[in-house]
Amino acid sequence: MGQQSGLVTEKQKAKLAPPPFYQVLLLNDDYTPMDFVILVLQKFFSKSEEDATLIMLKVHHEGKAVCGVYPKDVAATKVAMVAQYARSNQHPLQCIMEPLE
Ligand code: TYC
Repeated sequence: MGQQSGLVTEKQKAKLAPPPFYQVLLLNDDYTPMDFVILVLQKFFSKSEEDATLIMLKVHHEGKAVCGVYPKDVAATKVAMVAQYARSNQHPLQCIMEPLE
């Protein structure tokens, strides 16, 4: 129906459209100082010191944790800003984005 008429149903759109929101995660490593990770979470993800500490500890113990959920372009900007900030401070901290399922 959708194909012949040139119209796309809502159901088809949901299948075709890329997922609009992405979660941004921090990954653990053995070298980035805990205080630096807390600073990143406060600076780029607007976390309180308390929340930032809890998220940092979750990454440290479980290997990764979600820092926030954002539209694709915002998520990509945060990933790039964290990478730039970590590299300019000589830390190997990894920040990634994943489509929200
Ligand atoms: N594992 C690091 C340490 O022991 C701390 C750390 C936490 C590093 C979270 C990265 O995303 C990270 N210094």
